Amino acid sequence: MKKALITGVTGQDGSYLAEFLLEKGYEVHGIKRRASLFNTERVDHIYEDPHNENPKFHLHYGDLTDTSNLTRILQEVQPDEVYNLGAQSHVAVSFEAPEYTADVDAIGTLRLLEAIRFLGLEKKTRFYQASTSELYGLVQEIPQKETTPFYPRSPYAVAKMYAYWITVNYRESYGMYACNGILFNHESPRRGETFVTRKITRAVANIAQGLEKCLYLGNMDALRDWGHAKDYVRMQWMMLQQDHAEDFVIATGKQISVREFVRMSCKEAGITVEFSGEGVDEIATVAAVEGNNAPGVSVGDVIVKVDPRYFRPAEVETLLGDPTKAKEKLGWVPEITVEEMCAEMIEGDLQKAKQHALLKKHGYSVAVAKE
Ligand code: NDP
Ligand code: GDR
Repeated sequence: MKKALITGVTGQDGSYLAEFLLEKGYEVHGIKRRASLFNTERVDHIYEDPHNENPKFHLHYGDLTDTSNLTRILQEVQPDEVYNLGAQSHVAVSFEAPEYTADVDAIGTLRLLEAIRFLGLEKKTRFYQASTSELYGLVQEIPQKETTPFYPRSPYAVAKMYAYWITVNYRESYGMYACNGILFNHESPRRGETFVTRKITRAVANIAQGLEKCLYLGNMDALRDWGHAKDYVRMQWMMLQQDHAEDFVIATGKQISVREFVRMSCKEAGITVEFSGEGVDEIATVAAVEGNNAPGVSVGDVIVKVDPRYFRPAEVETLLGDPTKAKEKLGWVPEITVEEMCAEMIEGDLQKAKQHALLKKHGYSVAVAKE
């Protein structure tokens, strides 16, 4: 039975990857951080009571900033595969906490690689690094592929650039099977609530149910190549099953704007919107058309506004990936479209919003967490 160790197991990708590997018959170990509240919601459904006989899913307390802790876990688990998904993964937050982001995202990767080497596991343990399309930042070529030059535009992306190269360096220096998946944005109903797609689907669902009035966004012109996390974790595993370690771009090859994602989400929630105004004055209004059937809104309601607080000191305006290498060498193709993904996200968030609306109707107070 193969053993995998996942950092960031409590995150969006970590949870889908853990499910995927358990289905493949792996023994899965994940690193979770100590928090003052439960932080395992995304993996609670696969949690196994440690008192069970032969549990296949194990959680270890740990942190990418803690070398001795990582070394001890690696020594204990002796994994065949390490998936380094743990990160301070929010681009805007990385401008607020650049040093912490560098410690976790850049040096955290080095700590893991060095621990694998220190323990003499470099010929046994295969290593996957969660690299990112943010490396392309100010794009030098459209679409972006494995050979496109990098131009990172945030402390997050600069930290991830170190992680990218140290992974390549350990492969070349020590013959480790270590590779980078350069993944473009991927989302799901498990996406963190402060990333733009989930912020939109969650707010639109709340607005549709009358729980919230208006969604405030930053740059609605930003263009992204959005895929589904389930498709992308399959590829993370495939990358570790080859004869030789190589780096791959993972993307859909299609892009849409944040504005278009708003329109799509509203439509899924039964609201047709019209955009007007420009720049910071842009708004989205509920249109007077047939088929608007969300109980929480009326024609003419302004449900989206721009708040410059969400602009970034340096923005990545456009990203579009070319996944040809992954298709040709690994036979990987994304199976879920952005429309299907958006529908799934809205469905999940509407279900929660309806529960909240029902509680509210019966006099219970409902606090909707916001950024
Ligand atoms: P999430 O933000 O959902 O998950 C990040 C995970 O990292 C969480 O489990 C989090 O723990 C953990 N983590 C944060 N800080 C530390 C730390 N100091 N030590 C150990 N673990 C830590 O990210 P995603 O699942 O979306 O992304 C997975 C990886 O892929 C990340 O590295 C991200 O940068 C990268 N990536 C993501 C893309 C995307 O579009 N989703 C695209 C390209 C790359 P906790 O739950 O406690 O916060
Ligand atoms: P990104 O994702 O920065 O691409 O990083 P995010 O969803 O945060 O932003 C995408 C684009 O939307 C614009 N935007 C807003 N973003 C947020 N979060 N909130 C807003 O209100 C808002 N309004 C507009 C942003 O400016 C940006 O252009 C994600 C993360 O998962 C990274 O870890 C990963 O490496 C990259 O995707 C690929």
